[in-house]
Amino acid sequence: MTALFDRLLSVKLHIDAPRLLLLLSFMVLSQHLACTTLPNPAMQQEFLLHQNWELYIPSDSTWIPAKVPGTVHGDLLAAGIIEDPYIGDNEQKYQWIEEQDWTYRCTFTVPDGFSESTRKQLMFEGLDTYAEVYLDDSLMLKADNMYRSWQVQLDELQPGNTHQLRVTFLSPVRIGKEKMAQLNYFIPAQNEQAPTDARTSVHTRKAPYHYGWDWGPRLVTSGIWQSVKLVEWEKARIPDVHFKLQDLSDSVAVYEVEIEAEAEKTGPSTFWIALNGKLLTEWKDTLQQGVHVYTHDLQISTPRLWWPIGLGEAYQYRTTVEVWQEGSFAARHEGKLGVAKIEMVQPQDEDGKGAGFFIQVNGKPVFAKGANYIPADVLIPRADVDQVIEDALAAHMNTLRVWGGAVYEREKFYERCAEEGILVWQDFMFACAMYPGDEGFLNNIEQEAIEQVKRLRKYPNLVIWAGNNEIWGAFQNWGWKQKFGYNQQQADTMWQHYQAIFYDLLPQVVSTYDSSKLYWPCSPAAAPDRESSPLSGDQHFWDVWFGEKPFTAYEEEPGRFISEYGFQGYPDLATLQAVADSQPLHWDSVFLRSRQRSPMNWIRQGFNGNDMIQRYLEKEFPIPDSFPNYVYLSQLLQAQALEHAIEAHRANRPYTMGSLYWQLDDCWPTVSWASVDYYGRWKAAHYQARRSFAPLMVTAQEKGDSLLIFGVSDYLERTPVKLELQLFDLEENKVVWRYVQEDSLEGQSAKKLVGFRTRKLIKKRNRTHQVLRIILTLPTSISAEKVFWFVPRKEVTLPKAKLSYSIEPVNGGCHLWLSSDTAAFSVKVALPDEWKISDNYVNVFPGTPRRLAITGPGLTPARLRSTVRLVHLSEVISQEEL
Ligand code: BMA
Repeated sequence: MTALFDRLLSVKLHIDAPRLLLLLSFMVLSQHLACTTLPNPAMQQEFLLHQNWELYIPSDSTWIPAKVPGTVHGDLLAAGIIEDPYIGDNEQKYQWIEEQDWTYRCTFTVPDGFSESTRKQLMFEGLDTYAEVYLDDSLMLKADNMYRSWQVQLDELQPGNTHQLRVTFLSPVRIGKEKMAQLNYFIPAQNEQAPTDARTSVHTRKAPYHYGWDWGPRLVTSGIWQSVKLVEWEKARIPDVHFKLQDLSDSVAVYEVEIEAEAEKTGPSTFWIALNGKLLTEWKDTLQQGVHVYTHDLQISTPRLWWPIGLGEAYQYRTTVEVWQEGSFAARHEGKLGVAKIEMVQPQDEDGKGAGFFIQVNGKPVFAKGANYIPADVLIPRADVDQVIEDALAAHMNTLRVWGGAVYEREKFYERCAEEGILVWQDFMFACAMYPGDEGFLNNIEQEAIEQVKRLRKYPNLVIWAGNNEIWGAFQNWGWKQKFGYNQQQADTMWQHYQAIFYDLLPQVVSTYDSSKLYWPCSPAAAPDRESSPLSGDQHFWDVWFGEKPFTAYEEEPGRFISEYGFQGYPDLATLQAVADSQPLHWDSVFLRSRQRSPMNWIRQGFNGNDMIQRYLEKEFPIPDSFPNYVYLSQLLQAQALEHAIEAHRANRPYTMGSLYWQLDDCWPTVSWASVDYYGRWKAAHYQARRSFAPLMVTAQEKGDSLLIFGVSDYLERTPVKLELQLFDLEENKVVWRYVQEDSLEGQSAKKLVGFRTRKLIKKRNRTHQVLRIILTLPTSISAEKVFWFVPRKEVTLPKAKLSYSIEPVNGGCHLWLSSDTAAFSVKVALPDEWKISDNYVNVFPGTPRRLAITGPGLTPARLRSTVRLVHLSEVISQEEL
């Protein structure tokens, strides 16, 4: 009731007695309703239709229990009709599923709490994809876009009555083929796993990666992938409220509020807006029959701001908007408001050659640290969004890119990111393909874009709308025109369609519905119509990996905002064993070749990601025969790539202001660029991302004949730092040279701390048996540490380290103390999945035991002792020598 009294106190000064009484009675009524009968106190009820669903199995004319939200594949799996499509070669066995139509049904009773006279609507938040919806055998709706929600007006439904709902999903591949047949050319769809003349994904507004991608299987599923509900309201409802920021200072946030309301009748009305339960403003207007938008100015004095991680609190107000018509309550809308001014700033460089490209929040530049996000499952409803976000948070990420080949994520993704202070780069769902441009297609995506922009603009953390992933560059440079033999007219047509979507339709939608955000037609690009470059805009840097350059290429000319770069690594051995279905595991084995989905036929027919890992691996490590060791080394290699990239990007601040690697997570158990595998197991790369993205970071780069040491701080204030360099000789097993420098780092900055002639620091012949240990420490004793190798590790004669450990029970877990007689590198502490460890793949030097904190359910010193396994580099490499 506190909020109620707050509201009364705040309105009493300007309200007359009869209105006060009226208001009081309504408030008491709505409080009463809230506590007793109505789930939603705003005289609007929702009834989720998630129970009693069944899926029809045509082959044996039966119905099986089904899950909503869910997918056909998920239901077939649960019923035992198919085996897990992620195991062995099962994916291939289940391609027939995409060819079939699938029907769901459910019987439901309109709840007694609903009223006879209200407006009622059946709402589907997401249907995947070509769906026909029948109520008691009458066709109510035809849907054709996974990214749109669908409503059917059903005012005639009466409480207590029982109905049957039926949803038939038509094969998306068959419909796609029908659409395809209407064109006299095939539209290129680079990553679809089907023959060129059977690539239908571009014709259907459905997650492109369902059709296969270079890290994912082809499982073209169908289903009711988001909530279905019955909604009722009386008099009016407020489907949308848009707080449009006009001005922001310490003393005031000025908004224009747009309230979209649907009313049964026209009549004099009062609108209210409350923040955190306190009435902020009220005004009179005439609520008109039908759907209309009402605007009003709003000021919040001394606003509490929303900030991304590292800059402050991710604070959000609770908002309530109400409308009362002719003295009675009509509708309410509840939401959240993060007061933040989000900009993508592009200041021209002084030399006029390029322009910066960075996120600015409330006037403060933000270095974007993060990754590209994909749904953590092909069967999206079962993906664990929270787990992925927690992994991002654990690695100090402040930005995620929702990449354009998947889906506009569900509310919970954006909500959680907003709560945690994670910024979101949002692509529209178009990737690596051209698209049709007929009127029907354009209308469909226009509705999709309007809906998605209106849905997502409320989040304070949304920074940019990008039209598509990589299409501009692909059409210009990937040789599609020659490869598919397009004549000039076909090429021109495709380009016109590109322009219609990405230069006309989408920017128009963004400027109408979310005008404060930057619309960026294609990621990457130097400018809306200019190919990506390191001088301006965002960059997908693939010279390492696809371009086969060494990791030091990341350091050569980092661009302004690197929205993609990455390197593949094998997932945890346990992950591969779980899905190999007893098939042999070897990097070149039949199973692992089929699991690898990134072909690079331009290098050699049949060459794929496994070959690329092998190619890089050969340069850095002796190639082990044992597959567990291979997995371990491939993970170190991937970690090394991210270490070089992230640290080079951060050290180049403020020229470079964004570093989002490809890719955070996996949608099935596979070999990919992900730093966390499908089962949530962290690869070495994720631990490395955590170190390289840490607020305090130290790094080294060899440039010409110099070794440069950089310090980076994301802290807000200037801080003293102590830099310590130790040249450790592996043969002598001791520090042979030490250097200490007291210094300081400005808040949110990078700085070259010191440089040495490498030749003076280390003699040529010592390169193979000396490493540089670099430690940067704050007065609080927080420190950043890394090891710099002067040569590839295969050239180093590693001492055979003898590792030992001790366990110290502490409040909430255990400390594991690692010690070694000689330097031990990349020590992997293997633990049960349910436990977490503060760092991993760490280096341990003699005389300085390394403390790692372990937490998790059921953790005791005894269990830890009996389960922990240590693996380290010299052991892995020397085993191969035996
Ligand atoms: C990027 C992405 C994806 C792709 C990845 C790896 O460019 O945009 O399309 O999966 O590279 O190739």
